[in-house]
Amino acid sequence: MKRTVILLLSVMFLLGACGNKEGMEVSDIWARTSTQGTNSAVYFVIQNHTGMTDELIGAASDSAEAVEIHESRMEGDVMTMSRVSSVVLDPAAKVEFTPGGLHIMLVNLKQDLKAGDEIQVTLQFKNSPDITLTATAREATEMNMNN
Ligand SMILES: [Cu+2]
Repeated sequence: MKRTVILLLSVMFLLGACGNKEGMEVSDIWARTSTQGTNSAVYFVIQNHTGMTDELIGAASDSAEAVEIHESRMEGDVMTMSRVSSVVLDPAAKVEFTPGGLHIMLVNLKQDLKAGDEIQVTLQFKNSPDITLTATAREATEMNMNN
């Protein structure tokens, strides 16, 4: 009897451990503070636990006129950003969306985004189900102002 209980607990522990690493894991979600009629950006870290290659193919939000996947990069002394059609997520990949790199661009906000405000953004994948994120707005440092 005792042995069965221990075995059962072990199995439950293992299942629990696996349960945390399934599907797409999105963490460190935040948005840059901004004002209505201008742009903002959403940042996060995404980890692919699906065991298969997937792709982030788009994003949507009711809070902006358009939502696009962008990537910033330095060209000489100038930070430029361009739209990317998709981001490949290899199995076990950890991809960071951060100021100065990949970001979800919120074009023409329908509302102000003050520090502490929340905004919802849905990520769309090629294979995995959509994930709706709640991003809390916070001030970006001056260095990060260009997304
Ligand atoms: Cu951008």
